[in-house]
Amino acid sequence: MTKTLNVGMVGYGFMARAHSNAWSKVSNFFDTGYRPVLKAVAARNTGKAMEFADRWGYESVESDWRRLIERPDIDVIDICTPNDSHAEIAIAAAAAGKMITCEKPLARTAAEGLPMVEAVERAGVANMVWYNYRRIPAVMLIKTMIERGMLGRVYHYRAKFLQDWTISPDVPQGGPGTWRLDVDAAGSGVTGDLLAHCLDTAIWLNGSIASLTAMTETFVKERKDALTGATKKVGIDDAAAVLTRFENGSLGTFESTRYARGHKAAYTLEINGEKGSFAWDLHDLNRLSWFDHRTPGELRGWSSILVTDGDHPYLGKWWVPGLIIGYEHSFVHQVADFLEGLATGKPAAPTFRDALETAKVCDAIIASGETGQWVELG
Ligand code: 4PW
Repeated sequence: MTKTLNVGMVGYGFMARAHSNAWSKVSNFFDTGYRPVLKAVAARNTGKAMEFADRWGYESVESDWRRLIERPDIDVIDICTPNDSHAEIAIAAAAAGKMITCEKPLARTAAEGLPMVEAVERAGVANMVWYNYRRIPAVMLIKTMIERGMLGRVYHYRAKFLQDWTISPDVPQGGPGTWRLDVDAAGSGVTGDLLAHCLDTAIWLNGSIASLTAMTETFVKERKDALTGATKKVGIDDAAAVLTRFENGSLGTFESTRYARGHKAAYTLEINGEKGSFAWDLHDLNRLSWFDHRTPGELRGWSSILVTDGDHPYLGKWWVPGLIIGYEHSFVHQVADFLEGLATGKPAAPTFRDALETAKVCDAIIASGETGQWVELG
């Protein structure tokens, strides 16, 4: 029999929309044994919370997330607030025995994330961090093929996540929409916001990172505070370029910036192995490029695979073969895996503990960007 799962959403921004869409669509397409119900949304700005509840179909509104956590009718708390509140909300929710899904990154730093991991593990509650790009079928297909040995020994992993929305010094920091530029709210800049996605995918596909060195830069040194209007020093990294050594002996190169004019969300990755290479681009997310070195010489070359067939990851649940899906589907897949994890008892990754590893790598990037030194990760 299908069980209901009552969702308590904290926040009403861009990510709360992506998550709410996923919670509300998942049981139309995936049979997991659970049917999420959009039960309540909590936000200090109750006007905004009410508008959000009306649009997405939440049954009720709370002006304080603490009230949401106290409610016996809420099963899962979904944290979609700026990074500086993830830890407090997650730790309280775990203590109250709620399941928790938390928007990435786990927290501002690994030190802040560790008590979150301990809290969910102590409470024994289901937990997951929304690193959604893993759930794009073409990216999931890379994972399956690596597990089947298609690459052999891996030599290189490279990824980029490029944007250009903060080039103007007139973009403020802090406040709705621009908290990602405020180090107190975000913890870091592109490293925690964009590179964290690349790192999560990389660690999942290619294993742990053993050591790294990074170059970081803050191009605009001062910005207005969106709430007070006062000019404040900028504390985030605007750009980061990172060299890594993976534990499997391969080399990684990662780049992220919000100053690549013309790029809005250019996430690309490539992985080169002994037997072949995979390449993927978010802007053509249904396509996977594959080079198979074992093909006879005259026919050898890059092939472009449309990952839209019924036997491709997740796609049998959507339309008919050949029809494409988009960004929002990655969140639906993430919820489907979370619900399946509840049903099978096998937790959906990345758990808080998995995401702590990414947080440690992010901390190492920031530290190396300041010192110029290589950092060993243990
Ligand atoms: O998590 C990321 C956001 O903070 C997203 O995946 C892309 O970059 C879109 O917005 C930002």
